[in-house]
Amino acid sequence: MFINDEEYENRKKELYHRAGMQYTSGAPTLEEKLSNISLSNTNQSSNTTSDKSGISKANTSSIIVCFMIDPNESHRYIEMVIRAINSFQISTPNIEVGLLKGPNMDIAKYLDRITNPQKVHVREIEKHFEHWNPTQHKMDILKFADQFETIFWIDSDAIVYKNLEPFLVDFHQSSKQFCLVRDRVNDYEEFHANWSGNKNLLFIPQACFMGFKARSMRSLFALWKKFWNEWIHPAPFAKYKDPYPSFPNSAFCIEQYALGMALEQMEDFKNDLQIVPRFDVFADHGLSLYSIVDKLKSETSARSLALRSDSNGITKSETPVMTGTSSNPSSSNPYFGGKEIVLDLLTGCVLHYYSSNCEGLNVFS
Ligand SMILES: [Mn+2]
Repeated sequence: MFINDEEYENRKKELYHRAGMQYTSGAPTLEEKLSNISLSNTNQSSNTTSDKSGISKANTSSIIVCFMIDPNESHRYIEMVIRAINSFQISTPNIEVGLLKGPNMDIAKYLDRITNPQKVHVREIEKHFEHWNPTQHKMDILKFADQFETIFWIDSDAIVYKNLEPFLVDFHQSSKQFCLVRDRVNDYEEFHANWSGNKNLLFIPQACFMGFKARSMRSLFALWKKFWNEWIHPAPFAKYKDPYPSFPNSAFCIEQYALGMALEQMEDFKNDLQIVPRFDVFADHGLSLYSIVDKLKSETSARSLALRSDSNGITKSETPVMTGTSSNPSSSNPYFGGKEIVLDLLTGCVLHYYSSNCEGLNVFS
């Protein structure tokens, strides 16, 4: 079912090459090293039920994992949000959920569809910038900082399929202040050449899965907003030039560039940073999302998570409701062109599939 090591190396080399990224054959990336450690930890923890895990209620009740439901988004997007929340609550039942909603939005009909609405805490989003996309509302997770000590964000184009509680509690109990995924752009020469910040401190996070300690959030988020504002006014890249011009959606990533700059301003941020292990999952155009999730659930070895492109039958058992049109596969992935889609497996529990991949993957609700 799975590709061997050599094929995996070749596949990865090819993808990195297409992305204009240096790839040293054989050498594990930082993410791979971390993934292996994390996967074994996760497996250990998932063998015990959360009630017997020795984690006290006092600890878990200080942690919240946030999502956003935006009434201006399409029906499809709303379905994605609900699925993301439910996947989290089913896999990680003990942790509180934060839900950011639009002002004057009647949330009741959405809460009705959520697995455990008793654990959902609702706050309203606010407008931080005129003429900017809803990613700006990720900053509103700060609204949970008065009630919770540890605050996480998960994108709606993600599925949590394995109990995240051990990972969340680990970070909560550690002295670390920031829990972030390292973005792929950190490895791109083009990006480094164009980046105008402090190159020695460069750490651009991927904003799909983020965790913060409440006590560091206020100062970090103030800086984040300040830099974000500078990046987009009077126009995107007017003040700071585009660090990744060959990537058409670079402006959409300004949230990440601004957060990277804000982190660099935080004293000793590298010691306060916990990097979320990320592993690349290669999937075929046309595979169903749930077939990939099923595979991930049954696999324990990080290496074998690379899905085979000529997979025989792994999509057969699924009935996709939202079928990919396969009209434009090459643009379906934000990082790699071509027929293959690269998804992010985060700390062995979260599959971030990118909403832009919905057409390429059979994503169904
Ligand atoms: Mn995303």
